Amino acid sequence: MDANQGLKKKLYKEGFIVLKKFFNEEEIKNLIELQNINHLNKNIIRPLGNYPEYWNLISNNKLLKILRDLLGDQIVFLHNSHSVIQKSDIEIDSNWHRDNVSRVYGNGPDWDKKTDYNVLRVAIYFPEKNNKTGLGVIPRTHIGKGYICNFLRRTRTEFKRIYHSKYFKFIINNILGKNIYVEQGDCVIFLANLYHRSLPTKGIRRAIFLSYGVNNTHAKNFLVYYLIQRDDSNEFKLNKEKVDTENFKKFLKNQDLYINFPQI
Ligand SMILES: O=C(O)CCC(=O)C(=O)O
Ligand SMILES: [Fe+2]
Repeated sequence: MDANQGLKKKLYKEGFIVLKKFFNEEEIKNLIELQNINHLNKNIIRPLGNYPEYWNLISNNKLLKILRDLLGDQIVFLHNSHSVIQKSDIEIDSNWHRDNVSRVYGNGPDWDKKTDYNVLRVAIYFPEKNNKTGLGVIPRTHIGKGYICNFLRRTRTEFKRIYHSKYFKFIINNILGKNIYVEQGDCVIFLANLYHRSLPTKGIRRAIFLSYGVNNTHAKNFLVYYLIQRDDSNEFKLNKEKVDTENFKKFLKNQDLYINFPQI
């Protein structure tokens, strides 16, 4: 039996798992350095394929080992990835959302029960000490609780004042939602169709986000959505002016993480 069988069960049941201190101090130091070199003045950079210094993280052995335990041996890298250094709450969008294609619960191919949904998001955090931050989640919204998401969506569009009120937010964020507070080197892995949000944060917030899956229809739909369908899909595409894209594809092939790019 896989060492991580328990984690796998938990991931599919709750929609997320938390790996405390997944990266050690040396690794954290290197990741912070990596950000400092690549961000310059930007608070967000994406996709990370455009930044060769991040490739080692994409193929990090420890990370791939756990992902293979969760998804099976044939995992692929799904390109939607970014790195953030957010200096204040203003730079953080803390709205509840899903990262998958079919955003409305039960509606669209992501919810087709023929193939289990298994696109994973990996969030790696390295906040400064005493800086409360992390990820908000509504557990099990990847398999049920569609009414919560519908209710939230309706309130956001039709009853804006209520949606933005302190009391309403408190109930949703703290009673239905769960705040996962993180420390440096913690890693949260969640299914892309789980309802989640960034936690508002005082002070500098540093994090890196990656996406993985297996070569199935969900992964293909995810790529089509981010690389082609979205209005801002240019932000998610590899940029030939920044990187030798063929070289990145070769790298992914060598690491056994490659999936064909969607054709228009
Ligand atoms: O900032 C975070 O903690 C979460 C960001 C997020 O929702 C995402 O990258 O999809
Ligand atoms: Fe997200």
